[in-house]
Amino acid sequence: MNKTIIVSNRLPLQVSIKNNSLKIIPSVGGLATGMKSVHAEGNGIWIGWSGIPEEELDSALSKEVAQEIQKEKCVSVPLSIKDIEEYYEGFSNKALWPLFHYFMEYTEFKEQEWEAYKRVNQKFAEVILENIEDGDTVWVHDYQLLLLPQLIKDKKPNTTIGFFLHIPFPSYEIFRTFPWRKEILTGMIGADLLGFHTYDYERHFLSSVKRILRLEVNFNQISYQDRLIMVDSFPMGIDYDKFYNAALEHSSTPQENREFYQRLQEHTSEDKKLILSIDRMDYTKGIPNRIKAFEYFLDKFPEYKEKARLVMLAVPSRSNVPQYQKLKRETDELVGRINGKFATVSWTPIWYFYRALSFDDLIDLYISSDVALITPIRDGMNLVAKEYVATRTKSDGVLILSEMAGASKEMNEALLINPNSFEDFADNLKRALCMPLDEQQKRMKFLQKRLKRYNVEKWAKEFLASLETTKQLKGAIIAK
Ligand code: ADQ
Repeated sequence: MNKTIIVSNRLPLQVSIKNNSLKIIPSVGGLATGMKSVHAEGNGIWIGWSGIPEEELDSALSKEVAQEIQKEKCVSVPLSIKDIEEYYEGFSNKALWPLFHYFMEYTEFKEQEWEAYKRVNQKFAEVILENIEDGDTVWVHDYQLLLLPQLIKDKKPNTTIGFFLHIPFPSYEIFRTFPWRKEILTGMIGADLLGFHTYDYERHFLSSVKRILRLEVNFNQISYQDRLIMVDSFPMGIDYDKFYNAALEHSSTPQENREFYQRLQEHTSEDKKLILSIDRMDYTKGIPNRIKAFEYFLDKFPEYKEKARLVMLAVPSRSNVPQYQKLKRETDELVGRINGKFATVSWTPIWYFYRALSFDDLIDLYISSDVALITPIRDGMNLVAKEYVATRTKSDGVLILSEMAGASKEMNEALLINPNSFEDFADNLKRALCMPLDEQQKRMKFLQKRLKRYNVEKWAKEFLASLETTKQLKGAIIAK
């Protein structure tokens, strides 16, 4: 029986080892949820890194990890500390991530890290080749594995390969600055179907293929050697029902032992508003910008002092990379300065949490907030914006969303802003805080209807259905 092999940098598992004993728990992230049904089908498997470097595993433990992982239908790609430093923290997060998000000034092009990127993509290819059979479908995810589609295609030309990019694909003018631009594009077009979150990313990619590789591009098809490669957009959704049902349960059951929820409730009332922002601590998310814009708002509309509070949750991320350490310092300082500037004995303008919250606390935050302020400088999609909408069981609340997030393309009923304009920011925040309930509900209901229909499962199924069509097309071409 043919199977689908899902491939991503990290496996959908959290593996931890304490006192030589092993613990494995499934991850609950968007991708893991979306792929759950695909992964569960038939004898499908997931290939990726376990999160534990090879050096931390002696041979007995290594065997045990492999066995436990196998029970979850996963196969791990062994990576060393050097691999992680050079391929993940290095090339992926210091070259590809900033460049693809238009942060040219953060981009480092290092030959040694490029070599590591090629080496690790090859390691992934080897594990795939050990596990693949004729007729299998491979679905590769994200920017850490851009070379992988071609590496598989070279060895197994008849395999159907899909690739999905979770971050933006930058415009040609940005992408052309990349020293290994040809190699990256050639790696990607080893796939038979390439998926992006938005039509713009798709267009940027096709433009680079046409101008850098000089290949023929017809609408959304690339002709390469004797192959036809399809390119399309598939905006990723969320597990809508999971968020909606959790929110319903949280708002309808007594909350005596939920301290976090109670504390939040003490600070919301008719004339006290909670404004929420949630992100990974990443410079693409526009966190310092948002804090400064909030200061601008309080200066422009002083009537909101003591009335509006920004609850800002930042999840630690990539803290070994210097730019992320700098961002953390800058954020801490800004929060301190602004709280110092405005705070009164009964009010602090910004509540700042720097940690990951449990799912229950996350839901409590979503349901307690009057406004969600999602203002990245650049973001492939942004699932937090969608999660906030899914938790508004009474269809109240207002979403303020950056035009630079992929999600803005399908969330027109949000208040869309340019995150670089403090004026736009302040005026729309005031508008959100004053918005009549019927307008809030009208906008929210449109958003909810769309997100419920196009959820993450639908996203995965549509991608795979398109891949299946591509396979048939390929069959027809070969038959000719
Ligand atoms: P990310 O940059 O990680 O993903 P995002 O889409 O916002 O960004 O997803 C973050 C996820 O983490 C959300 O599901 C959220 O619930 C969760 N999360 C955030 N804060 C949390 C906290 N404090 N505690 C627990 N969980 C928290 C990349 C791209 C995005 C793209 C996704 C999916 O950068 O643009 O939307 O992949 O393709």
